[in-house]
Amino acid sequence: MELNYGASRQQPRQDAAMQRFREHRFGQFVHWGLYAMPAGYWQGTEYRFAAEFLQKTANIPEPEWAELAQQFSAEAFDADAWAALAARSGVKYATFTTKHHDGFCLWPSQYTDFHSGNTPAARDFIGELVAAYQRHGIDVYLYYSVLDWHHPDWRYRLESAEDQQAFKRYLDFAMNQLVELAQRYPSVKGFWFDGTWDESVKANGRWTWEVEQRLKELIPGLIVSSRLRADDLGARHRDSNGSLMGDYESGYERRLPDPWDRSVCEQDWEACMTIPQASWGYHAGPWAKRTRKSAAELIDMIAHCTSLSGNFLLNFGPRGDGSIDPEDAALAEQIGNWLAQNGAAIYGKGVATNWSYPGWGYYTQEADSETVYAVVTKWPTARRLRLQLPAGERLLAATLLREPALQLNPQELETSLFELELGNSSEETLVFELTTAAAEEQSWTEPNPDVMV
Ligand code: 1KN
Repeated sequence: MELNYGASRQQPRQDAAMQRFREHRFGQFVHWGLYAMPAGYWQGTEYRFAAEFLQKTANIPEPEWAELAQQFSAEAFDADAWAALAARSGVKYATFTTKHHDGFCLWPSQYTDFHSGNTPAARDFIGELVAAYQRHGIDVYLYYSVLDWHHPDWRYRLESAEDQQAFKRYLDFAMNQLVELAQRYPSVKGFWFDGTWDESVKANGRWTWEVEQRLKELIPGLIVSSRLRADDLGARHRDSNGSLMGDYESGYERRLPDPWDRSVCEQDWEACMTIPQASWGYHAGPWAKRTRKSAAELIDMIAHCTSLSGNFLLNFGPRGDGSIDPEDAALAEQIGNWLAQNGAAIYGKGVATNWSYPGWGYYTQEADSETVYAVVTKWPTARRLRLQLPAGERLLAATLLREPALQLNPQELETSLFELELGNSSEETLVFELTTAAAEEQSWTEPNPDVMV
């Protein structure tokens, strides 16, 4: 089908900027805004829902919500402290909310008064964060919500000529803000879009296409998430011909693809994840605390995404005063400590093409390399690790990544089938580096008449 505003290419981008994004594998998402101050509470009641949705969940009239800006002093905000922690956590890029659904802007926008310049803090938080993270060697991406609960011209549906005119003004406003962001912060590497699912946006596929073009004119090499896009007919993420729009699939939110589903490897993708069950903004209540994920669970997810050639964007919701919850900071350090020893299995790695999903964890590999990493996140209770190599390959060497001198003695059960004794080694996520080569003998495959093909 002929489309004017569909996908701009059929194959993944192979330019240097895209390769760089692809190699990062682990990024930090940051949700911070006025919602971090009430932190899930309103007039003494705990609302067990995403803290950044409190305005809606607690039915707070918009003008009352907007008054929160007058309390936003963020006296503990320290962009360098956030960036230093992010660097220690092992992330290679970070994505900051510039404006969430409530419409509050973390930079002094010339197109609205509802911004961080007009608060007791009177600061350009985005500017400070971009500079600090880049000083720490971390690439910066900007999140922008097209959905806007503050702007009078926002519409969910276009049911009248008045709606059409209002929403046209809204789209001009949002385009102006996006151009403003690209011009103020031209060193950013990409934009992450949200709040694009309503009928009003779907009826304006052309605008989403224009945003992508315009931002890419302003910042060469810019990377744009698929969530921005709708095509001529309102199809989202993928156009009406099934081709991915934007530069990578950004639809995996708080869920990951099945670890055996190799179809996702055909394009670039990123999954984003919360630390608690379901809040992106800081939620101070026991509801959010109870469901916190552990470092081991998050490391499993990093390896899971890498094993399917995707990126993992882990969200942090800093507190209303600008400080980071000590539990979140400790978690960041734990993940970073693991990556400092085992990052070789993650950064720049992707699907181990000819290896099948092992169940006890994940295999990762650098494209066309003879080295494969076995990331063991689910310890077999038998304390033996079966390594089923691709047919026709044998194992030349296996070492423990964090302690390469340790003697491992893998047993060859059959050509291409090996076993490693795990003994009483710790419950931590261990990574084995495997070196393989073509086998001289024919490899053995188990005949099984009952297997379904
Ligand atoms: C189920 O509906 C929603 C609507 C918005 C779920 C999540 C979101 C937003 N996307 C995440 C990346 C957060 O920004 C969250 O507020």
